[in-house]
Amino acid sequence: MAQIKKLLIANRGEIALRIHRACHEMGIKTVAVHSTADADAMHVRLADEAICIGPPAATDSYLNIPNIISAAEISGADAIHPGYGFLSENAKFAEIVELHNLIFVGPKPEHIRVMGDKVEAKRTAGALGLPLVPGSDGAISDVDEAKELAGRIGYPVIIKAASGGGGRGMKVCQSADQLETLIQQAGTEAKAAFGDATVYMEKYLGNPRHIEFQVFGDGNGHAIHLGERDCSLQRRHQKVVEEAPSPVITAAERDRMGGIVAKAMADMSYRGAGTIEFLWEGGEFYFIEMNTRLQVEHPVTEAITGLDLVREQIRVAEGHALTLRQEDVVFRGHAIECRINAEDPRTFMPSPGLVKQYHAPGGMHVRVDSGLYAGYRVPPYYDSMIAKLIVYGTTREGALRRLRRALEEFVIEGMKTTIPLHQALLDDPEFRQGEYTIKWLEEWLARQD
Ligand code: MV4
Repeated sequence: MAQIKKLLIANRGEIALRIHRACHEMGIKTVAVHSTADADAMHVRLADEAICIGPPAATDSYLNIPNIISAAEISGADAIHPGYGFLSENAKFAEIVELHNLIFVGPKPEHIRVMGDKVEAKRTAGALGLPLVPGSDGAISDVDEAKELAGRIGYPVIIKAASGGGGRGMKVCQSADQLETLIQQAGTEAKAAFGDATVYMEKYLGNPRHIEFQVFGDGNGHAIHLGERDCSLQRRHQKVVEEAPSPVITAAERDRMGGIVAKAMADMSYRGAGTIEFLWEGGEFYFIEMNTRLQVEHPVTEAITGLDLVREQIRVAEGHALTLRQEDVVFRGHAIECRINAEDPRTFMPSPGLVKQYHAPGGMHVRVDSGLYAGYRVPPYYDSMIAKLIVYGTTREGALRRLRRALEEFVIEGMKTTIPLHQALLDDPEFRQGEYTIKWLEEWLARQD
């Protein structure tokens, strides 16, 4: 059993703060790393130590493995938490961290690698008993075979890049005469974007929900699930609102599917936090991908379970067993998260700049995860998410009312933000009823002008 005394946070923004807070509550010192553009960032101010690791461009700083490892060695850190994005799902990085006798707060490198290859991930998930979208058994190697298969599963089908994920490099194919062209196009684009032309095929689901299960493993054959999140409200593969539980999943369904995913994770001796993504249509779950990291939307799960997911990650990384057994996990109430971006709420054009006034909402069951403060300048080089507002209520209706109140209180002056978008969404009867799929938000946005 290792005891982490000092942890390097290889990230920025609100997630760097989130990790810092868990560390300080556990008596762990923190080391922030930052680009020259982030010298005044809140995560740098709060950390016990801070080390500049390069110029603004992420490739030269937050993705610069030698500089991050050097920062860990210079500061005497004994662990690295990668947060989300950046190096969080880079198996090579996880391996390098461990080769330097540092604790990687994350999954085993081999599991990151397997799940990073979507074909391997599907094969693994299938072998572990997760329900899959019907499709090719592995990569497409032959167009005639693909045609034969598409004919059997029925059009439309979707061609995806094995190294893709997050929606990049997908082609929907409506009929046999398009298939050859689309397979070739998808392969060429995948090669250009990811350096890997491997593609695979699935039945295209026309109007599903995106429902994901939070899982946790101790790396020694014990694993639990922490229920699902509904992340269907998204625009161009960027999630906008997430909630837990999903408005359409019954307690019996949660227990059944949760049992399946937890057993799968136990069987592979998965370590740390993970998210198993499903498409949900016609009352059925279909595995699509697994994310081997902490996710942006983890606070909604924390709100309904009362667990601190970063604390659990750190404990498991230290070699402890999970704090809870499945039967101790209780789901209570409803939580909703709004991602607030420095963007025009209609055009979604980025709008970084100086924060002239800042007032975060508060009160009962309101959480704001953000590195903003008055006088801070939001740099233009990174993701435009500047705050997450998470509210909890005993019921979904109560959470919606609290969300409206909290959004009213939120003051961010000096730049455009997506707060007005969230306020408008909250007034929509379909959203209030929880009647939405992955297509709903883009159609709703098209209706607004
Ligand atoms: C699909 C699909 C329909 N059918 N697969 C997009 C992101 C990537 N993780 C998987 N994605 C999709 N895969 C089949 N067989 C539709 C999508 C999809 C989507 C999925 C989740 C959330 C938002 C989405 C938006 C557009 C398309």
